[in-house]
Amino acid sequence: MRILLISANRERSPYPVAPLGLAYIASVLKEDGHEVELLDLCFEEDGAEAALAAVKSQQAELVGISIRNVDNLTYPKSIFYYPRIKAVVEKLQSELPVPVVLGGSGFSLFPSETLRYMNAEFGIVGEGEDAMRELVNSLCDNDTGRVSERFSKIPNLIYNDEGCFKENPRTFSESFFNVRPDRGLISSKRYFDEGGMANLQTKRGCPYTCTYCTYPQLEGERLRLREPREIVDELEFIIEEHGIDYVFFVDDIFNVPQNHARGICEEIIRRGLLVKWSCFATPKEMSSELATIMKRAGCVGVEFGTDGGVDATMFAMGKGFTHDDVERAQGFCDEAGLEAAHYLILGGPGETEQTLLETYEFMERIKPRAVIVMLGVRIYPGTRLAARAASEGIIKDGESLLEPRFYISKEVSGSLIESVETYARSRPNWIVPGLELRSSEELSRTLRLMGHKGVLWDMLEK
Ligand code: B12
Ligand code: SF4
Repeated sequence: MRILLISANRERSPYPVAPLGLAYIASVLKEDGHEVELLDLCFEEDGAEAALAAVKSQQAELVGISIRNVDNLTYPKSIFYYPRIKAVVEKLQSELPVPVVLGGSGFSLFPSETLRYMNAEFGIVGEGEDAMRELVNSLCDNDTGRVSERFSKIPNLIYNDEGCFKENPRTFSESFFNVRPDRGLISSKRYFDEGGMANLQTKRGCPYTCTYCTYPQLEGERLRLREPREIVDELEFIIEEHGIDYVFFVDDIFNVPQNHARGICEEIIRRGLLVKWSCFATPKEMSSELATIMKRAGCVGVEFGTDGGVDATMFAMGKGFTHDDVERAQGFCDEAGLEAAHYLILGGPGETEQTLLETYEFMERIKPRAVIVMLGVRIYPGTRLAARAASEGIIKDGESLLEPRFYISKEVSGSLIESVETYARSRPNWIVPGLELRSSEELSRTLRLMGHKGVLWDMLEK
């Protein structure tokens, strides 16, 4: 079958992110002998026209669209991406009778709402490798049987069965271990020039239960770990074949379990690879030994999902660690000479003006290289935060959360922005995307043009 895969993501902030998920999908489809092309709308002027032209020139029989982002999670400067993506789907549907299958993390958070919004036929929720393979095989069969019989066994599939959406049970499979994403279809060089990094996944899953977070929904709660040797083979391939020497490990959390992270670092060191990298980490699982070996293996900056600086608010967000753990983790990084940034989500459950002040003081005391602040907490369906927001009257029970809604504690709802803005302006290492403080797209582009690679926050003054 001739299949066109389209990456609908046009977001370039904090930097353009290569469509790694589609590269995984392309790889399995090619392995099955299908003719696969990839259109990346990130660098196209007119997404809808580009998509139409690509379908026509390939004479595609199926279009797979990856929807990575629903919105930018950024309050108060929220951007909802769906209207732009819908324009692409509509253009295809109005001109050509080609079936469309949606997938990607954004899609997977709101499967039936997205299918309805985009008016598409199929969607694959969560991991796409096995499901897309089975869907394509089933479409190739030319089977004219009843829709429910043809599609009801395909894992993770959601489809329209006589006017109502049916969602099949979800699986988190081990088969991705054997798939190497097809990076030949991605403009890696362009992403490297404009974003400064390639992306690589060392595991799937997150075992924690933070109240607002969707990562375990997307990747499962059980950790599925790739072999360090195989990961570093892929890393070596990225360096040698694509000339890229800076990588972001896109795992939910890189340092869980610690011995897996250590194994990857040891393998990088053993092969003498000259590579720089960055990752997300939890303060709870940072140790002196791990910080040291990460630094030796080329880690230039670690991003902690710290969220707060006061135990009460961290507890209310379901973080399984305390401010002491955070302070200890920062100390290990300092000793190892490893730069660290802490993400804070301010305004969540239990936030008061007092907890804000204590959080500012805490960050001042531990002095990380950067503090990246999100205002309010994006509410997602099915999370404990959504239940709490409903019980507090912040959202209505069953209300659609597709267009971004944020939890902001009533105690600070009138003062949060001013408080954070006043404080962050006085601190050279605070980045607040919602207030465009040290985080504009223009600033990043200028720094990239000057040749700066990587996360960029590592250039801030403390
Ligand atoms: C790593 C990461 C980042 C890193 C990326 C670093 C890099 N160089 O790649 C950084 C920190 C830069 C980042 C930034 C942002 N991120 Co982010 N990020 C992630 C994270 C943790 C992993 C993404 C990833 O690479 N996964 C690995 C690949 C292989 O998986 P995948 O793309 O999902 O693909 C699989 C499936 O989705 C599916 N699939 C994908 N496409 C398709 C298409 C078809 C047709 C099919 C069938 C299947 C399919 O199959 C694939 C293989 O199984 C996810 C959370 C998560 N666990 O998914 C959030 C996530 C994707 N990010 C999110 C967001 C919002 C953002 C930002 C907008 C936030 C911000 N304000 O900074 C920016 C946008 C950046 C951009 N330019 O697009 C949201 C998106 C959903 C939403 N709420 O809108 C997520 C889901 C987190 C969340 N809140 O729930 N992010
Ligand atoms: S915030 Fe981090 S640790 Fe918590 S559930 Fe999400 S990915 Fe896991």
